[in-house]
Amino acid sequence: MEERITKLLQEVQQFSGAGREAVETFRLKFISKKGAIHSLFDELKKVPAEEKKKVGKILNELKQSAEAKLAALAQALESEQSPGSVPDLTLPPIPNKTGNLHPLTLTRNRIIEIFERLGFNVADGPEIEDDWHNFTALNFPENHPAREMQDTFFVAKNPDVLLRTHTSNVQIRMMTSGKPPFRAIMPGRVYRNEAISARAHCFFHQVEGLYVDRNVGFADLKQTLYHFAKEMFGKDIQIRFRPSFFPFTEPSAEIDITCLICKGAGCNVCKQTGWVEIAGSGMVHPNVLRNCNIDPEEFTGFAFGMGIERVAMLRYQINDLRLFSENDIRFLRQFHTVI
Ligand code: 2NM
Repeated sequence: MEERITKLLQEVQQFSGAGREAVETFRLKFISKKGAIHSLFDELKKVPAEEKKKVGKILNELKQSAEAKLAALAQALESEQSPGSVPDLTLPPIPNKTGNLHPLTLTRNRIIEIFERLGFNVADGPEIEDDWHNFTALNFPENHPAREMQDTFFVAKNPDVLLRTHTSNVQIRMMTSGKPPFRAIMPGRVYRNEAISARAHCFFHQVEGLYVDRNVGFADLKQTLYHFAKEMFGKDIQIRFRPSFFPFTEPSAEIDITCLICKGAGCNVCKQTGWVEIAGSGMVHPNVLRNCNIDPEEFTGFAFGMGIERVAMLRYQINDLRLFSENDIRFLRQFHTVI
């Protein structure tokens, strides 16, 4: 009997085979009620008492060995079938969980895309600026309220070093350092000394634009911004130009579009008017051109400015400006695009 047990143990150890059938064959042959090990246990009853202990021990070892082998075979079968361990290279890839672009970046990129197709370059400049580039060159009078402490952040108590309140400083730098024609947009961060609320923040983002050449007129301004608004907000919206005032443009106009929330019927966002303001604009004031050594008799230009937050709020129906700078992951994740 001992010999048979040893032989079976060898068979168990040498058993090889994969797949459901092989596992079942193994189970039937060794482990099942009708299997070899079970019948050996029956035989053990007849073994003389003095040998029983020894034979019983090796038979138990055989049983444990066979059970361990069955478990290993079953495990191999399972992992063979479970996805992941043996990769199926024909499956489509699982999208990477990378981060995503901020809604303001997405909106800025879209604005840039639209103007680039109209031949505008993208220009950049400093956020810490002097009084001349931020105010004086832009035709702000000496006593203009925007120059006051409560509206502008000054750096180190120096009235000539401040955080720019608009990106127009870049237009001034461009016009003073080159020759017309200029056709560029200036996206960037700007700062104003305001109490933070759902509608105001101490910093926000702007895109301003400038087009200076011979014979640039108000019709060019109108058509450019008309095209922009339709590209940005859809062909169904309406646009209106409303007379306004800025020190750096004359004439000046504010640009409204029909409210995207209520489609013009009147709601909280548009304060029941059916219209929302999206940009300011105008023909560059002759004084601004002269301040930059450009002859206003020879060259004319238009300029405009818009808040990126405002455009993003309309685009994504966001109702609180603070969401853009709080870095709440639940907010930011909503702008995820699977690439
Ligand atoms: C606005 C609205 C209207 C503007 C004007 C100029 C410059 F430098 F050419 F004079 N830059 N940006 C401008 C005009 C900005 O933002 C609401």
